[in-house]
Amino acid sequence: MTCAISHLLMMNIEKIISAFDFNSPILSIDECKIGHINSTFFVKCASGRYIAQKIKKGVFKDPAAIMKNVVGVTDHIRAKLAACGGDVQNSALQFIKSGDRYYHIDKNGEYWRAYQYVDGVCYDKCDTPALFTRVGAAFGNFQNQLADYDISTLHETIPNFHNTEKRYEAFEAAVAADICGRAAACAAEIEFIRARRKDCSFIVDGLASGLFPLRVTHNDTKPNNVIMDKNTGEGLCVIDLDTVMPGSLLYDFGDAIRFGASSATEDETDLDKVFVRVDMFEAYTKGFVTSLSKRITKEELRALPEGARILTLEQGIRFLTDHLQGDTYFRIQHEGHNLERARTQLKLVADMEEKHPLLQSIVDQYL
Ligand code: GN1
Ligand code: MG
Repeated sequence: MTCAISHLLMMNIEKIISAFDFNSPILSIDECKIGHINSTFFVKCASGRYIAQKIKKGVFKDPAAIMKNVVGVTDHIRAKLAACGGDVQNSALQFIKSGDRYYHIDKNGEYWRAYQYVDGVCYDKCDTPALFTRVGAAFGNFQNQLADYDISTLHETIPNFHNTEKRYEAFEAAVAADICGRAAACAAEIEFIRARRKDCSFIVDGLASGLFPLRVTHNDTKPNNVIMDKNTGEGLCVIDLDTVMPGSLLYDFGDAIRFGASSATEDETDLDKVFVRVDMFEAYTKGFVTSLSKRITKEELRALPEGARILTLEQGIRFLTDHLQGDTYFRIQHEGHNLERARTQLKLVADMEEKHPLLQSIVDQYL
């Protein structure tokens, strides 16, 4: 989705991003409105097409560490592709340098980065199960490519990002502080989350006990974070690597399901329209589990439905916490937007609880 931005703003952005080594003048800049965090722009130069992004400071405290992570990870994937004759040019992001580093700091102290545009298609939402299977295969393959990546070299770009217990604690603190006076109007949602307090330990405990192995995970597995090949329709390149960190495979499965297997958008206000599509759950499971093949353990496999429920609960907690704190984290389009988003997530949790036996039987077929 692109939209024209004001001339003045564009001139300012052009000045900032001309710091990158595009090796030719910038011809046009358009804003991309997808994503709740970073600001993203499509850039056209005579030398090619690029993406430029301003990294949101309040969210990512150490952008230089992020760039170390993402360059390390993409280099690793490129080496893997080269070894097996893959598409080195398009199947891993190519970051552009500004001088001797992969980011540029503007005069306001904001961090920017740029990378080559990957020519393909990406879907905000998959409209068929077959497409969602291919997205699942792409994220499974991403884990395969990074299975031998040295986890100890990865920076934790957002500490405790998917630590559901810590998310719960932050939520309780936000309810107690209630700085915007919004808690009373969300009593039902608060109660729903409180009733599931114990569940927040499921993945945290599994990682701590070694039941679930620590892996390199993507952590933000929306369908639009995979660029699909225009010709073959298969996953080509996994993008949005800011939250690539050590984690559980359940994070990547769960986040994909909570977003992609939902019947509705993340901010649907008619909750009757919000439920888990079992066909989509089945489709993603097929792509993800098959591509991971023997890499996924029995314990992880069995825990997939519960992992999906926990990640959905966690996202509901995060949206509600941001609503209570005055919408400082997720970009909103109108007041109450984060509450609407929280409600869809909690509705999905309730539906997953109801459908649990069915979801479990789908997964158990792979045991
Ligand atoms: C944010 O901006 P976007 O869409 O890539 C968030 C994810 C959430 C998602 C909810 C760094 O991702 O964790 O699941 O919104 N990213 C960060 O839509 O917090
Ligand atoms: Mg993201």
